[in-house]
Formats: sequence, C-alpha cells, structure tokens
Amino acid sequence: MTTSLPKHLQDQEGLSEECKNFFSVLPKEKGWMGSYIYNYQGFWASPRIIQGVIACQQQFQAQDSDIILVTTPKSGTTWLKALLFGLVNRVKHPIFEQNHPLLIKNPHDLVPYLELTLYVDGQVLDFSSFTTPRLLSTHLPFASLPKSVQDSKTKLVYLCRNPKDTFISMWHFANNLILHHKDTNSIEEMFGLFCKGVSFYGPFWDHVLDYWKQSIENPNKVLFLMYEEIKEQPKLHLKRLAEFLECPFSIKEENCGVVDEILRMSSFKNLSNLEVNTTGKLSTGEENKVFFRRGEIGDWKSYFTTEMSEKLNYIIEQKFQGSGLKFSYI
Ligand code: PPS
Repeated sequence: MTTSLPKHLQDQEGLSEECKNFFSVLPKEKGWMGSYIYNYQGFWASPRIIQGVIACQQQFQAQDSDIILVTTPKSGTTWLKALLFGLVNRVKHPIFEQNHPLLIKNPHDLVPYLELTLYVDGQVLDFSSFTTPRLLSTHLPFASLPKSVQDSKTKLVYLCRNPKDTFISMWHFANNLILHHKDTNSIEEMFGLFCKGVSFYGPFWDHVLDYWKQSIENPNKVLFLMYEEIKEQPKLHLKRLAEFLECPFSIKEENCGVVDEILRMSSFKNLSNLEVNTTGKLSTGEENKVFFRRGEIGDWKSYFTTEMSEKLNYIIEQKFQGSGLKFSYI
C-alpha cells in the first residue's frame, strides 16, 4: 500500500527487527499518509525520518560557518531555500549569470535536509563537495538539533507560517503523495490530528514557540521569520536576512538590482514555471512540482468551516498567549 510514497515517509517496510522493536515502544498514530507516525523526543515523524534524525544527532558535526534553515513543514521552505542560496552564493554565482543553479536545480537539491536527505538510510556522508558556508536545512525542533549545532556558532534561520495555511498546504501535500493509490485524507480527520498536535514534526505550536524563545534569547544565533511578513515586505526581509548572515548588500549591489533579482528568481511564479520544477524529481522520490501549489496567503478560507476556524483560533490563543508572538491573516 505505501510503497510508492517517498522512502522517508513509508512505514516500517525494510526496517531491521531491532528497529521495529525500538518503534514498538514509541507512541504512534495513524494518519496523513495512511501509515503510522511515531512520537520521538516529543515530535511526530515516520520511522525512516526518525532513523535519519538519530544518525544526524549522532554524527553531524556543525561548523561555526554553517547556516541551517529550520522550518515547520509547508511553511515556505522551498522559497526560503532559494532566497538563501541566491543571497549567500551571490559572489560565486552572480544572480544574473545565465546558468544560475536556481534555474537548473530544485532548491531542495541546493540546500539539502540533514535528516531527510543527508542522513537518511544510513548513508556515509561526504561533505567534501560543500563549499563554505555550508547551506543546510532541517525540520527538527530546537531540542532535537544535533548537539554540535547548539554548541557552535552555526546560524539558524527559522521560518514558520500561519497555522491555518500551513495545515491546508500539508493536507494538499499529503493527498498529492498518496493520490495514486489511495483515497484522499478527509480534511476533518486530518484537522483533528493537527489540533491534537499530530502532524509532521508537530505539535506545530511547540516547534514554533521553542524557536521563538530562542530567537529572543539569542538573536545572533536564531533569526525568526514568518512567511506572511516576507510576502508583505520581501525586500526588507531579504536585507534583514543578509545582515543577520553578515553578508549585507552593498549600495552598489542594491543599485544594480541584485536584491530585486534574487527576489524575482526565487518567486513562486519564476520557480514553479522552470522546467526542472515542472518535470524533475528529488532523490527522495517527490516530484519537484509538489512543492509548488498556490503560494498565497489565506487559502485556508476556501476550506475551513467556521467551527474549524474558531477551534484553531482558540488553540492558538491558548498556546501562544503571553509569548508576544502573533500570527497574521488568521
Ligand atoms: S516542504 O515540503 O516543507 O519543503 O514545503 P514548503 O516549501 O515548506 O511549503 C510549500 C508551500 O510553499 C509554497 N511555495 C512558495 N510560496 C511563495 N513563494 C515561493 N517561491 C514558493 N515556493 C513554494 C507552496 O506553494 C506551498 O504552499 P501552498 O499554500 O500549498 O501553495
């Protein structure tokens, strides 16, 4: 049933007996992709992802110069990967160059996930092809980051999105992946799981709140960004990102249109129409096109009932009160 899902989202197929025993004692829930997800270190994920997490926690050695993008799934990771790549590599790959990597590769291939790509399936990793600074990404909650990330001067760029649009995006994504061999997930069932905190790397609120607190306590290490804010003021936030990463734009670059071009190149319109993103696939199996759906704020309004909206508003109010964090467009 689950064999055509990307490997890291499959249930226990192909795992050793030892691994199966390990998972047998973890809390589990059925949902999203039609297979079980497990609670490990307080967050929910598939067995293969958890294996990747453990390998990454044991082996990954962060460098002070590393830049790690951390996101809640479906919060605009693909977009921010493109922006980061264009920004950080603008000397090596001038943004106006004809065969810029962003034109021929999907952003997920340019900024790979630690636990989903680099440490998945017990790979022995060779980071020698990476240039400095290494651009990496993860969906891991703060407490589960490899220790070397927390102990080093590695910079963390965190991105989240309002929970209503995040949920709708995740629901579409899950349905898209299981579409070919199973009925789609009902929105009510998936919404119930989301509200219980059972979503990929969820509970959503714990993920967001932990990074929010870290960004306040340690603003030189963690930059907290929101999808909606970048949509509203892209130039301002790209410049903020450049300053946080200590590679601010010069006046000459601004005057030459470098900031605007990085934004244009990374835009939904540009990326979603590139050949690589309409026909290509990632090494983990997903078609590149599944990362581009609408790319808008407020799509939840087409799907939420009044009851759903009120229920999530209540949960958001309860979970975030006193934190100073406010979501817009909800
Ligand atoms: S994933 O699987 O976690 O990496 O997915 P992620 O990229 O975080 O989220 C996918 C949603 O982001 C939208 N998207 C974009 N928005 C704005 N600009 C750009 N360039 C862009 N690229 C992708 C994508 O359409 C998904 O949102 P929805 O609401 O489903 O359209």
